[in-house]
Amino acid sequence: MVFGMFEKLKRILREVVDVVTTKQISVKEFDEKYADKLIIDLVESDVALPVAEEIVSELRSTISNIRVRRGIDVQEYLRNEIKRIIRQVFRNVGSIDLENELKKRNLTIIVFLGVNGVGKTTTIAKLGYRFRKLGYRPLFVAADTFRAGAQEQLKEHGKRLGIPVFSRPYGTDPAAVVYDSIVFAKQNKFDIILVDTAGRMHTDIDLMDELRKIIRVGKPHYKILVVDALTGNDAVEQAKLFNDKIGVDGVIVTKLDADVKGGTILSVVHTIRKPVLYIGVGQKYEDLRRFDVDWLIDTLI
Ligand SMILES: Nc1nc2c(ncn2[C@@H]2O[C@H](COP(=O)(O)OP(=O)(O)OP(=O)(O)O)[C@@H](O)[C@H]2O)c(=O)[nH]1
Ligand SMILES: [Mg+2]
Repeated sequence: MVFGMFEKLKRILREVVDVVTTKQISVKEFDEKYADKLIIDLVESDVALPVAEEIVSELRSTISNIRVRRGIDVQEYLRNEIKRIIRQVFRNVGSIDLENELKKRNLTIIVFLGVNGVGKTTTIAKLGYRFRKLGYRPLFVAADTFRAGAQEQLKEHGKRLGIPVFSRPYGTDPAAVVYDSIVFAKQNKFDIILVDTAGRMHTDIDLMDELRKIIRVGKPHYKILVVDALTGNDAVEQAKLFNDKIGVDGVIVTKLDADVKGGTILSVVHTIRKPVLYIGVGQKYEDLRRFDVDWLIDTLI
């Protein structure tokens, strides 16, 4: 992992703790000198504006509490409060333990959504690797039948991992590919279907219409949105769009290994209120981790 993951957000939070601890600032001083700058700094670290405002407003009441509570370890108190504030973003978003869910049925169908380049195909390969290690039999499905090379990329991963790839000639209706793949998976006793979809449309068919058709026909158990941590606000906009147009059950955030800012996960979760299931932390098959709020909080503070 690259040194400096989330460095920007970490530094901002560290500075807040330092200022409040050493200067013992009042709420008035905080409002006048720090609050606005803090919001801007947070937004520049990919923390969405409503989340940044919430953090600053909570911090404000924390500072006013410090004055009342004499004899406490201010630094310790502040750090715990910041942890609590961040944890709050994840309250009531639910969770999906995919690895446990797989046990519940013979065949689990998962469709991966996301714009081009976010890391859908790579993430599917990583998950296939992971599930197979757990003893399952995954099948990859190439449902991007438009972009030249899309199927080959998935097949290359399949070959390396020894995981079969279901595909049909380019130009085939992706929903038909998914339908046929389910029949095939049932006949051949696969446990999991991982469907790779297009991130961009090369014809005048609307991508969202096509994805909706895939969902209608494939009736997946999970619709997982993949977003790229490095894209910050774009990731938030994509999350909103896909969740509104198609419905998202959970999110995978990729490229965190290269993310020096750190706010994307907070912003996406706060915006669509859906859980992050996994995070991508590199380009190797092992570089996928289950997302854990405590890990994020401990990394940030
Ligand atoms: N550093 C890093 N790179 C990643 C990660 N996940 C994916 N990538 C890289 O991101 C690039 C794009 O990944 P793809 O999996 O091809 O993206 P995609 O969403 O399938 O793209 P389209 O098929 O064009 O829609 C590749 O170079 C991947 O190696 C990650 O967690 N960390
Ligand atoms: Mg792809």
